[in-house]
Amino acid sequence: MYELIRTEHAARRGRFKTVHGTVETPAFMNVATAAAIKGGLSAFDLKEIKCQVMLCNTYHLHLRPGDELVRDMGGLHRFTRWDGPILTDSGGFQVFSLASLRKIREEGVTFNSHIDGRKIFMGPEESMRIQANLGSTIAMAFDECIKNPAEHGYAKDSCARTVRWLKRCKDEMARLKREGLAVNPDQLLFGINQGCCFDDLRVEQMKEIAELDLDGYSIGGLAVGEPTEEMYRVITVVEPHMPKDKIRYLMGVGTPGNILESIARGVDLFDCVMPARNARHGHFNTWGGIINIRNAKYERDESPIDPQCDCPVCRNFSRSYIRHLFKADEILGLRLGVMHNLYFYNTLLERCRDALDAGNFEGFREKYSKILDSRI
Ligand code: PRF
Ligand code: ZN
Repeated sequence: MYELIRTEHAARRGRFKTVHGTVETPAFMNVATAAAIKGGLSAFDLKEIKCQVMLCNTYHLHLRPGDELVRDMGGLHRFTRWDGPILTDSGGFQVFSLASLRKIREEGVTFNSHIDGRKIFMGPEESMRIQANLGSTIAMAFDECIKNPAEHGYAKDSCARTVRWLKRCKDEMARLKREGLAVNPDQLLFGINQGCCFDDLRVEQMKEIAELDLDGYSIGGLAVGEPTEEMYRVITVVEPHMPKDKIRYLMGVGTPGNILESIARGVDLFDCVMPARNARHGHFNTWGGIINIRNAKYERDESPIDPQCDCPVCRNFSRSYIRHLFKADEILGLRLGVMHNLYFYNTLLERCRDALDAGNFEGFREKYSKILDSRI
């Protein structure tokens, strides 16, 4: 499934084959939490902005419209009309970041919905059943994203439970497929590394889950408030223990600079709400740094958001026009902004792949790692 094409130090150029198409890696996954990209982009738009993978959330879709409805409508692919790969996050992270009155037990987590307060239980089996109904290409294991900072003792117990949950996820997915209950009978399962910022826990947990022969491995529990240098350190410590022949996914990361630094440390897949969220606030990524379109200096600026960008927005519209849309609260401004920023991220990853193919990723990273995160 994952083919390693070439490496440059720890950085990897690869290819991930799925029943919904091939993902060229390193790759960025475009976040569609509730089966829609915020800012009003559809499956058609995703094709225009070089999206390779769409990411949806188990937690949100279970609450609304309900995963059984999505199943009855033929699964997420048919529902959204996106025919490429879809990854569903397990609900683990969202339960811990969005829901209230959480109670964690061995069986799973009881919590109150952030929409209507209704009491819900989700454990590994529930998460797998929901993801089987959604019919995603890749299902994520149900995990606990430990808050940061945490005590070593708590993190150790939580990690051990996340491993037990992972084994239950694997068993339940096998059962759902065997009994013909999976909308996608070829659904893949990724395990998640946790362990807060404790090297010993991270490494031990990674070694345990590596033995389960899963379809991919992710690093969770990072970008949750720890210093960036800590995040890079944890990736560097865990990476040697990740299977070389499996795809690696760093969950919820990050800025363009974070992505370049993480690719250099051996990561293949990323997702983040940041480009779409920043765009909705008028903060646009460019190859020279981040601009704020509301700035008065763009009032009569005829140039595109980024003269170096060939996205559908930059090929047609001026900074002056988009600034006006933001000032006038026109929803078109959000849509155009999100299209540009996601295109930028997808192109950034494409250029990383080109640099890896040419054996010049180090030079590319050095040139852009800092500048792309700067505000201009
Ligand atoms: N676990 C899951 N999803 C996630 C995370 C995690 O730790 C993170 C942490 N950055 C983002 N999304 N299941
Ligand atoms: Zn553009």
